[in-house]
Amino acid sequence: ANGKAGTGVSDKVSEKANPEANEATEIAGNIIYHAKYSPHFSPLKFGPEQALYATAESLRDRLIQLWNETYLHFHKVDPKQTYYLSMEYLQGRALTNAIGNLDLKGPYADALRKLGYELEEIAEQEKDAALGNGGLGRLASCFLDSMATLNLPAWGYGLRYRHGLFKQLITKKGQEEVAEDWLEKFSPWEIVRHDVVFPVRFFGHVQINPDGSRKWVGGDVVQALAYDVPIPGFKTKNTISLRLWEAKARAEDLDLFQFNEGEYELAAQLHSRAQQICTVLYPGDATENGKLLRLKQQFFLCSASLQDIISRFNERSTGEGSRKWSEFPSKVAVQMNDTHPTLAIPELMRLLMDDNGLGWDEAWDVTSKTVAYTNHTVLPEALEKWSQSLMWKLLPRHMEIIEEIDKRFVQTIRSTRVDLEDKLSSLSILDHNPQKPVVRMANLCVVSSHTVRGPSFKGHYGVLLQVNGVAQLHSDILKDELFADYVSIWPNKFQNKTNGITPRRWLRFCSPELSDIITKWLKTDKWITDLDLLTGLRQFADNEELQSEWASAKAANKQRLAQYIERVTGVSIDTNSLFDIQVKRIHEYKRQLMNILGVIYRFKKLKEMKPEERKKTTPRTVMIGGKAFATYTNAKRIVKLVNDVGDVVNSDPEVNEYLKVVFVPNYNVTVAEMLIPGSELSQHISTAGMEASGTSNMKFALNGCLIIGTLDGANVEIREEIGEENFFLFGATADQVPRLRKEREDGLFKPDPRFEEAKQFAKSGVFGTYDYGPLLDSLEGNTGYGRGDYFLVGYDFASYMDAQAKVDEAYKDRKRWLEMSIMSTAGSGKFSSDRTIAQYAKEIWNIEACPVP
Ligand code: NBG
Repeated sequence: ANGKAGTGVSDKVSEKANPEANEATEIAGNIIYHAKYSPHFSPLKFGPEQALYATAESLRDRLIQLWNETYLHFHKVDPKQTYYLSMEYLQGRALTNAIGNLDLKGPYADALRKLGYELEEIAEQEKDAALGNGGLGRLASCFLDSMATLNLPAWGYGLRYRHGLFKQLITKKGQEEVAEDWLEKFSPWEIVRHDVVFPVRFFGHVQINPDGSRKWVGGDVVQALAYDVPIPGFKTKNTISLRLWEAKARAEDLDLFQFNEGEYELAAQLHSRAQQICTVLYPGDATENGKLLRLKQQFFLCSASLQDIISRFNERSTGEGSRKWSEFPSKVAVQMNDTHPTLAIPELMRLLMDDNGLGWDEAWDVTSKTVAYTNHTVLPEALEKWSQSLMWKLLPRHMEIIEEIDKRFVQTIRSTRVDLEDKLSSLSILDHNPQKPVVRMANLCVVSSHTVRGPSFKGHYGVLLQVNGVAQLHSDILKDELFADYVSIWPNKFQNKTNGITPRRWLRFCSPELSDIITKWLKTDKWITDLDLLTGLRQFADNEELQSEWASAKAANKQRLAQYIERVTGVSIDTNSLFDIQVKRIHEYKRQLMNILGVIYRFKKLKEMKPEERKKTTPRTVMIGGKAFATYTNAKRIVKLVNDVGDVVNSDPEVNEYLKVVFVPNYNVTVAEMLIPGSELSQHISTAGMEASGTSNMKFALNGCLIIGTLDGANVEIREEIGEENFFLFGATADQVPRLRKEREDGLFKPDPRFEEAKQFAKSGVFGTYDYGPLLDSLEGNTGYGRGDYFLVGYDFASYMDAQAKVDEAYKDRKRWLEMSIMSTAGSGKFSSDRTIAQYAKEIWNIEACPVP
């Protein structure tokens, strides 16, 4: 195909003259049209990159058409609409997804072939839109896909970071971070809306007007400009929007006088401050400057989105003068994805009171009936707390409002719940600890989300229960521990919405071979939008014919993965070995360290064996991938250790036939789409109670991969659905964890000899000269390092190794393994994000489908 690269665009146009006006020809013509008339490159080039852009633009034409129809339809019907506010979206590539959702794979592949390219080759050119970190961001993207597919009047708001999540390079030093460049050329998917611009203020002060009303004035004013990324639903006309805000200064903000004086930096100060806002996702927040920038980002998202929402609310008003504000909650639901968009609460209050003249009670009624909050973690370091002084400086009016919300809450509790008096210091929103006074964002969310009970409200506001966790176990922990005292105030405010994943991207498109087999055996492809139909596979799980088809699809996916691994790491892996994968952000609670210690132990045992004994073992390829936050030292040490172990193991001639260890660099959505279909075993081994849900566990299970895991997050429900006999379970349960931590601290823990042996071996220097002391010492109960095996690797190691031994045995029985694999897919129906979103729509947002006719 590359032979065509460099051929002039005009040569291709003649192909359009072909009388066969079939869809592919038309598409090819359209691609050529874009290459020629929406030029971004020199005219005579039509290499794979040019082809990608032109192909994407030809799709964009269709998406714009559908988007317009959807928008108009929503405008006409004026349904209640949900706005999903999230600081993160991990969209990944869009081309294959758009082609798949529009059901145009065949015609596009043919069209590109006419132009000398394979669709896969062109798709490969696209850079991931990685505007997120991990599970939370990918969840937001799966949700958008489901909202569109279910024809819901709902869309997303986020920020247009110029540099998404950093690129991870693996060097001799371990992980190195490089700025990511998805917008270096441009993104063919976004549509800039030059007429959708809102001012967003920072700093300044509060002015009290003669009538007593207040107004936020002064400070910096930055413009928020909308970029829409169209989100097509699967086989439906509905195409919704991911609206990403970009920060800009106005032309007049450039101080021409200063500029002409040669003071270029001074002259462009506001421009450069505006520029900073969307430069990177999650700027380091160790410094005061870093904290300020993050807070600015959060406010920027909230303010721009709410101004947009309010203007749409007014625009859709039915003619007879302006709309009543009390109707707002019956037209708008705002979902806050974790605490990052919490400032939506005081910002909505401010907009209603200061800009639209509502009184406190009225504004509070509207706000609390509009917002809902999803909690995604119980880890204290991820529950945001902002310094009060920083907040006063950047957002003085919002701090007044937050103080007032807090004051009223505290008063109500004092007058109605004397029993909670001594709990008030932890229940209140403001923490007045003199050392470090902070605003607790999660508390603000919980206090501000309203609960409306009783059927009389149903169908009106429909605001039912407004705080949710993301898996049953996690939601229970929220109710019983983190938010227990709030539960005693508002018993009905809390609920569960178990996460889900889109079956389109995570099975249909990433594993077409397996999908076709499923369709063939279920005699329908309806499972793509009704994933519960997968249970129909259970009856065939032991059918030899299905098993053999299943095995060959898996083998093809493994083959493709092996080629990829060799290409990016240079390591060649045996496709007959068990493909064992752990991919996710590197974090101590996710326990990649336990995985690699297990590998170290396995390596040591293999070394000690006689050759004929080795031959009886189950060969394994262990793949670990994930990014460590740039300043998270122990996480980076883990990355280094995995790489060092890989270097030694993979070059050991006695062992490398039976064990390979690969660190998969730069894990992202696209890499996941390659790894997951080729996986056979995947590890979800967090300390119980710490992983809120996990969503890659769902993707692996859906692809027929078996799970070794703890009773944590959504693992619990996956195991219930697929059957305990198909799940390799080990480890302490969440309710045992506090006691075990205490025992560990008190020196009562007796380590399994395998744990000691693995650690000693790791420290012995076999894996190079890097000092792993500090990392491994974090596993000791009584050292000064870390929190003394807070994550209980030591405690769980023994049962982990036992479960791994069961895996090795099970893999030897091919028939049984395949049956378990089919049962995993068959039991994954519950984990469709279509199910999750349908539940949010009904039980939190009270919105209904609004399909474009
Ligand atoms: C993450 C949890 C995961 C969960 C995703 C999506 C944050 C703060 N939380 O367990 O760690 O699957 O959210 O809910 O990123």
